Amino acid sequence: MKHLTLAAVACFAASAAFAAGSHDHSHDHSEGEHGKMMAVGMPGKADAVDRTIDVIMRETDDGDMIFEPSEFDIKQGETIRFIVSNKGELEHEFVIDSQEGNAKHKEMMAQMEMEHDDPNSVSLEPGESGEVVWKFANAGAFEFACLIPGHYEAGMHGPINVAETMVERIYTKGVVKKIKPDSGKVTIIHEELVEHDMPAMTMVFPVADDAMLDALSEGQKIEFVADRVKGKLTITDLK
Ligand SMILES: [Cu+2]
Repeated sequence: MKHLTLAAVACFAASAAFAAGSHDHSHDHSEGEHGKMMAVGMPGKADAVDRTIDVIMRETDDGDMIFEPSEFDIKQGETIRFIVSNKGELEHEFVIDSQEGNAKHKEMMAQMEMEHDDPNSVSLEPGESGEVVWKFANAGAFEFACLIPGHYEAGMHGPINVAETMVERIYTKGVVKKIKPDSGKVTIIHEELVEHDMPAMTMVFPVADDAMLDALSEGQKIEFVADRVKGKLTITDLK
């Protein structure tokens, strides 16, 4: 059986931290702007592209304005090259951001004419093509949109779903030396704890759940996962 654990907590914490105030509106294209982290991720490196997605922007006969495809499913950590083509008769743009980021930007664009040239966007005249290379570092729900006044409302937006990456945990081998049920601790003679950069030694570990001790006996060979819980390396899984 494969033991997989979600690395979700850290990702969401990161998303939340970057969600506030990460997007400024200086349309400055200097070097400093390029590496900037946003909730939705950061500019990707051309030599690290995992996948290319073709995107078409156009108007429809019904008067709608659309993106094709209308949504993207992406895995956390992927770097995507979006090759964007304006096959319509009007100018359009492709902007990647959080929903809040797009909403803010849209409001600004309603008040003054501006054209985007941030690394997370490309503005295209009819018949033009361009690209955005983007690394989706955080899991979560994001959005692509055209923020030219009226276009969002005419249909030019869609969800970007970035799925959490599953991380395979490393189990460390050890032998149970002593069990202290009263204090919820177990002493383990263990091999190197690779994830924590710790050499082989004998250590006293608290367990995440006291019931884990019931399954243990002194001298037993085990495989375990230790995580930092409230600053202490704690046994969080056993087999
Ligand atoms: Cu548009």
